[in-house]
Amino acid sequence: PKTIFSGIQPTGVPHLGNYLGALKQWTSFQNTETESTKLIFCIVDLHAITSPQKASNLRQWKKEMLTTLLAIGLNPDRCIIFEQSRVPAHSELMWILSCISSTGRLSRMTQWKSKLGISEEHHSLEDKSTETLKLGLFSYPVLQAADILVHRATHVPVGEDQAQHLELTRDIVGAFHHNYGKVFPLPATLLSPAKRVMSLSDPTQKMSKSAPDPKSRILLTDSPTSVQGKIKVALTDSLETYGITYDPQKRPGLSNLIEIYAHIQGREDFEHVASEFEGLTKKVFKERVADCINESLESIRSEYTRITETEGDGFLEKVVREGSAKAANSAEETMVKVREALGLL
Ligand code: AQP
Repeated sequence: PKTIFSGIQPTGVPHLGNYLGALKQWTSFQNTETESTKLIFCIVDLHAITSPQKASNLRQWKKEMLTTLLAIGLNPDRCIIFEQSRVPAHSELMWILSCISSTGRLSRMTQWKSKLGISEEHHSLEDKSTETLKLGLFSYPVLQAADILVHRATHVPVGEDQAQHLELTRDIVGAFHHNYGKVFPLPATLLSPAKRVMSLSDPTQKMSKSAPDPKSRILLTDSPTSVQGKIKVALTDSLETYGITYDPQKRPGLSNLIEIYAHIQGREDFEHVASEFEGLTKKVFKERVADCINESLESIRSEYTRITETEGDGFLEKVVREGSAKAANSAEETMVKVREALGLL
């Protein structure tokens, strides 16, 4: 059976990168997949604590994330929507997979390096700069593998930043099968067309929830005025080139805006999109981009407000409790096979 699994960290309200790179696809599966395809979406709170969070913030962000998932149109009757920490099988499988995952392979992952602010070529764990590296941040790709495998997912939609973790997951499946016999399907990566939406203030970095500059990202709950303001000051270039052209190498900021505009409309013909703005100034072009973003966010924003103002915490708790119970059943089916394979049962 086909099972689509994906997760998102409750580290703030999702931004346009999360939406175009992941969440938009999640909702579209509800229309494109047949009823027999299982859809499982997880708020990965155990991943969020790989950087220490204030308890009150984490609680608030989890609530905001669930509200956002409902506001973008995920239907809890069609998908399993749940919180990772409510299904302990994720952590149990992580331990088991940790015992067959090599630190050498993990040290070549790039995410912990970017969080520590060290270069991607940096391989050694013995260097001073890695002395403060926490075990959880280092090994979280193994938890991610467990998230996917505990539901025996066959397809995992993610942005490009997560692709190398999916490769690691497939390697871990290989190691598990070699040691204990076949239990898991080999999960395929589903890259969204919007693989990497870039930061508005530094187009060499991806748009990110935890980047310090709030102007670097558009939140799904930003007001129309805030979207206009952020796009207006988005870093483009000082090239005197007249007009709007698509050139990610020479004009990364401008090209990012062109891509955003195109992806919102489900298009990938970036040069063609740019040519439609021929003769416009950057100022007018940016206004058009802001309008397009605002139009696409309008229904999400109003649904978010409706849920917050009329449904309340009891409703959210019920959704997540029911989702987590379904997820626990799905995970337990796998864990019985895993424990048997290892001789734990
Ligand atoms: N800039 C992006 N462009 C396209 N896709 C993106 N994703 C994240 N940023 C972009 C995709 O969104 C999904 C959920 O990501 P996540 O919140 O679990 O973790 P992340 O990749 O670490 O996202 P952030 O926003 O950068 O969060 P922080 O700052 O907390 O680490 C994933 O499928 C991801 O690929």
